[in-house]
Amino acid sequence: SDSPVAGATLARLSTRDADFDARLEALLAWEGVSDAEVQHRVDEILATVKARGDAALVEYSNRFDRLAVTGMAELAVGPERLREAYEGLPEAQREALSQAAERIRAYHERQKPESWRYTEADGSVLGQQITPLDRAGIYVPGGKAAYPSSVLMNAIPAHVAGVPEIVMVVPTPDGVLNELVLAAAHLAGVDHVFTLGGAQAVAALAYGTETVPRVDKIVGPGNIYVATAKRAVFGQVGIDMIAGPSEILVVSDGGTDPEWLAMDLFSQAEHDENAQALLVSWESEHLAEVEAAIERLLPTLDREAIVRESLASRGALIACRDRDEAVALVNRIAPEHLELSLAEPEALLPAIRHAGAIFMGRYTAEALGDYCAGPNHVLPTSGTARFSSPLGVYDFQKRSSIIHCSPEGASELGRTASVLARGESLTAHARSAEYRIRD
Ligand code: HSO
Ligand code: ZN
Repeated sequence: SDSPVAGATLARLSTRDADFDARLEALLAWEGVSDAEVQHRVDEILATVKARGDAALVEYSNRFDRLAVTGMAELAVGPERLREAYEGLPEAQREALSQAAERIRAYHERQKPESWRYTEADGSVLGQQITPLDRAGIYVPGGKAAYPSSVLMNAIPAHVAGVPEIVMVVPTPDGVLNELVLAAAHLAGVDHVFTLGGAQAVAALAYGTETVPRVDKIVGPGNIYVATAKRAVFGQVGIDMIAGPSEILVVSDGGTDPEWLAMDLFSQAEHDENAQALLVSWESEHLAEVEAAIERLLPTLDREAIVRESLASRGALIACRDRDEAVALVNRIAPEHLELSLAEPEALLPAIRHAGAIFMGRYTAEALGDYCAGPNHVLPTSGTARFSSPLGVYDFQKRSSIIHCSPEGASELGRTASVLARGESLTAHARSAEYRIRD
């Protein structure tokens, strides 16, 4: 691949370089999940759970999560247990989690769309009615990637949307429950928790079993098995996006402390080796200062090895000519997270067309958005911000069209419909409309 200079911590690119486009494309390239072997195993698991229900879930959980359970009762976590987890947290964690949940709820309340209708002169009424899903399923990964903040971000919008039943699944490798995850489920209004993971958990949610209720939509991140299973059940149930690795793009005017910026880049790079951290600036001396800050701070990181790998394989400091060029780059990259680390971010904002979440000014660290600012942290990755949006209340609702014709309206529309129906040779349509025509 177009790797940075051997031994360099991360690539230095300039829009002035002849090979800039090729190098940028190589950095951005990310192949989504698809693997024939995984696909095959997932198909088998889906079919088995569909055919054998709870018995299959028990077997798979014992096998994959190294459990020794005999029935689904042992894989269900009741509401009292969730409350206990919440109440058992150290006070600082309990307060931080509650505060985050409240802010996320307040933000998402603003998203609630209104049903609407209008009346025509002849008395006919047209409109749109918003209704929540009956049941939503939330997948929470186990082990190291189990983020309580993601439980809040996935479940709260469903709750605010008015979904009456929220089912969460979370694997418990070796039987270990994550107390913060359970506490977050309590705060977010989750109704049932099952300690299931992998493709079998997705199957349970999609098809339902004797114990696990079938849901209408499955959201939440997961490993390649989970992503493959979600793709496979899509159509029977709704799914959210299939998330790629986390990304951040910082645009800096040179006025922000280089150490702050270095740490902002690290904050996303530490998620995993494939995460992408990019910084763009038209101030070349500033770029050198950020690079020095990166070198200085790297050895202080707990997750230094992951961050180094992420920076070396997919990170870059990019020099551009001016603000306009920076904006063009942003729109081309369509980043998941965009930090406008500028004196006047509002001036640039109207030109930004593609970004999942936009963090304005020197003080708005992206990490604040990950936890507690209020907006959702489930965002479009890998350039999909070109056509998709953050997870929100909208994702847990649907719209029904409303048509209520008055006798006059039916007569009027009947004439138009009749002509069009006869043009399509669908004469029962035409006659159905014509019955209601009055002369
Ligand atoms: N930055 C991640 C979300 C997250 N960060 C969870 C910390 N915890 C989404 O891109
Ligand atoms: Zn994060």
